[in-house]
Amino acid sequence: QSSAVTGLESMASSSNLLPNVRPAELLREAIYRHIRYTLVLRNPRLLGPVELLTPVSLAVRDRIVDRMIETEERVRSKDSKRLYYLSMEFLMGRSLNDNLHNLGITELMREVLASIGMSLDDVLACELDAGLGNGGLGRLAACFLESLATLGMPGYGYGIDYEYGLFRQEINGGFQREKPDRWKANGTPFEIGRPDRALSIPLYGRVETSRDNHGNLRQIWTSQKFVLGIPSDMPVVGWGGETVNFLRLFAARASEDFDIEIFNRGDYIRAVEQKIGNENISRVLYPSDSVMSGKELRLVQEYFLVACAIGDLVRRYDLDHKGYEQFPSKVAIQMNDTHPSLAVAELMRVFIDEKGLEWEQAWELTQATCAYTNHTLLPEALERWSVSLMERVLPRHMQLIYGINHQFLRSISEYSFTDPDLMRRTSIIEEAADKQVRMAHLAIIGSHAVNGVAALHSELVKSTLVPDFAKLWPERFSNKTNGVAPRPWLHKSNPGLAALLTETIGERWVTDLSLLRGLQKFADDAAFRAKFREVKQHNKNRLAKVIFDQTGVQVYTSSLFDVQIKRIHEYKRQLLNVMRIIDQYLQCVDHGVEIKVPRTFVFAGKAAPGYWAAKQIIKLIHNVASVVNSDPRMKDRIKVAFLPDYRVSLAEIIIPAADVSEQISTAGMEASGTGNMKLSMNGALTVGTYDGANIEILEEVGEENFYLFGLRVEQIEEMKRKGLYNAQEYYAKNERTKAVMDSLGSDRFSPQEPGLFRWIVDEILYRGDRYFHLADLPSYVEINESVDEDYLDQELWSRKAAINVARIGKFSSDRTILEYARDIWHIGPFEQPWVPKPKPEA
Ligand code: GPQ
Repeated sequence: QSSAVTGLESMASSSNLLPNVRPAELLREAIYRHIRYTLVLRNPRLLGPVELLTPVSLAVRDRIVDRMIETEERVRSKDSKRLYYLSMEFLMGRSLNDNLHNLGITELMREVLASIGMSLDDVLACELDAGLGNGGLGRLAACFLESLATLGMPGYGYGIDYEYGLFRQEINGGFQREKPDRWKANGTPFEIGRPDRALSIPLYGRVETSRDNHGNLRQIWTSQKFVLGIPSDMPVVGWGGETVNFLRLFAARASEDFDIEIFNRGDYIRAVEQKIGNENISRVLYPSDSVMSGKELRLVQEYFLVACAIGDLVRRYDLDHKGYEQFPSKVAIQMNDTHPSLAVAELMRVFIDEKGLEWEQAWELTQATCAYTNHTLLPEALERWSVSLMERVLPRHMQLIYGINHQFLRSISEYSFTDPDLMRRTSIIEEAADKQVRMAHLAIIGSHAVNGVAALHSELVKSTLVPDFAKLWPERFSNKTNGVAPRPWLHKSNPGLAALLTETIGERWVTDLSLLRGLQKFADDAAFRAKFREVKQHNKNRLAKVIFDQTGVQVYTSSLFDVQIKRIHEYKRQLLNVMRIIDQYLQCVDHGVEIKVPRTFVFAGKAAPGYWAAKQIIKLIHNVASVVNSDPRMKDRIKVAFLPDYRVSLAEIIIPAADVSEQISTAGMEASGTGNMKLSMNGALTVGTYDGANIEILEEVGEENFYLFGLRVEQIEEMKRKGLYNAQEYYAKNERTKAVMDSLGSDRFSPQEPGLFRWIVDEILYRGDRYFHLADLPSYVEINESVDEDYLDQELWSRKAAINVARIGKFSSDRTILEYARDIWHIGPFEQPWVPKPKPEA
């Protein structure tokens, strides 16, 4: 491994005290030093894996810190433009393994720990995931940070240092139970506290008008309450360790003067209670994915993030620059969905109220700095905050938003003659009984660039979500198809496949995934395919053990592993998957149809605690599993397993073991998907609808290497528009569909719990089947017959799987980041020799 060599050499030289000492000895010394002087423990050999996690991490961190300081010096001396990625979510997973891996010192550390009788894997397993996100949006942010560092770009994450990340999922009698995620319990050695850089964040209060020295009217935000934002930095190590950026996370701490009045009144206990209340701001991540919560505390969290981030980045800008003319050529802000869209108003506030700029200049700078990524079209996810709530929590921002809206509406007034309704549709303020602020409108008006996350999605943003804005400013809209980072999701998590790829085409694919094309010809090589299958089998054996340990379900490692792993959502249609399993079961036990290909169905995913239907679907999966797994007539040909507590570190075990990837959302509803990319990259074949990035994966891998089924968006749109869809017709005309629905209504899968799944029959047959399950079920069943047929021919199957890997290069987040850098952020140029040039825009 060439990177391991670089890692070793530079590690030895970065500690130039002992030039002739072996790196392993240096590393062991460092660990021992932390055991003694940081943890103050006597005998290293008595420590278990949990106790070793901190000193091992700190020894690695010391090396990273040197690189982090060097990186900062490099960026600062060149006065490079920096990108700040603002996100309420970062799903970082485990740090130690990632950091060792990108430094290229995993094997060295394994050797060092072995020499003191410890297994590296045992230590790694003790680290709790940093699950500071819900799903795809949060993990995308983490992959982006990894790519930015690997590409040597000055890009930084800003987020919230939640005390509790996404809840831990336990399963009890088939039902999801939520437990607090105490992710900091074993320590967070990779969080570098920066209490000296704390910021004071204002909230509440009121706005007064007064005159400044020049006699001009100024708005003054006064009588606020204050909360402190305390930053901690998580280093983000690029491949090879050359660049180390950071994710800066802010924790809320009470400020002495949070509520000066209570203190002044001498009401000490109430004052302390207030302080505690304040610190709740960063207590917990809101667990709903693609749904807006609408709670005041969430609004406060969103502002807390934005105010901390902007306070911090403006302070950094001020260190090296006079005036603000250059601001947009030194700073890019990317808003990850509308969650941080208050950045637009906050930047205006800072420029006008704190820096004394005039409105026009402040606006020009703000717009040139900010950009917005949309991640969903689902109406329930589009953020709207009531004006009355905003006026109370952020009175000055509400005033600025009115100002922005006024200026915008004036600018489009000329079009009102021909389209009198345009202003109402595009206004930031939705005029309703309870007036609402439309955050997407604020984000679009306040940005110079707006993008969707896959080609189809970006088109739908323009054609259906905000057609008026797309017509007003066509040049502002673009597509940036998502990607995933190949280091964590392939090289690290699938070492067997990584080694085979490197042995076959060399190691450069790791930083230029398009080079995987070189595998194409080996797909026709039987010896290569045999090795490819051997790797997959090894990964399946490993997953089978995890399934048994976690669920008690015994699966055949020779069966086809069919996985659907993602948040539980009606639009993602786990229910469709279950219906198909039920169909196979009924065909087998009621009609004696032989199951030719044994399958293991693996599910994992969390349901939002308040999402009743999603939680019922988890229960249904468990009930179907217990009936199907134990029916002797099935002769063990189908096994269903639900793995609890889906998270990054579990995904790393499931994905390399998958044969089939289920990507079966209702067309038009999944903005992109990123699990689809990870699975295909690891040699799974996709069974998928024509939706999100599935479409682009299909284009890359070829339709003969992809199992496409179901209605297209245009068909669904038309059926909706004309009221043509009637689930009852599909029920009546298809025997097998009818049998599946009847089994759900008849308690066949809930003998002890009568009526448990009747809601599904109601929802689908009598409430319109919003997600078109019955329309797609027959084609889904049919495509799965092709899957079975192909799988029986293992040579054919592994050829298709290998071609998936060979043609998946487009979906590296390195490619995505290069496109953002070129088209939106204008950061670079970059000196790393491995950086592939972005392709010209189509
Ligand atoms: N996504 Cl709006 C989330 O994970 N959470 C959200 O709140 C929203 C979107 C996902 C989206 O559903 C996927 O299709 C995307 O692949 C992913 O964002 C990243 O863009």
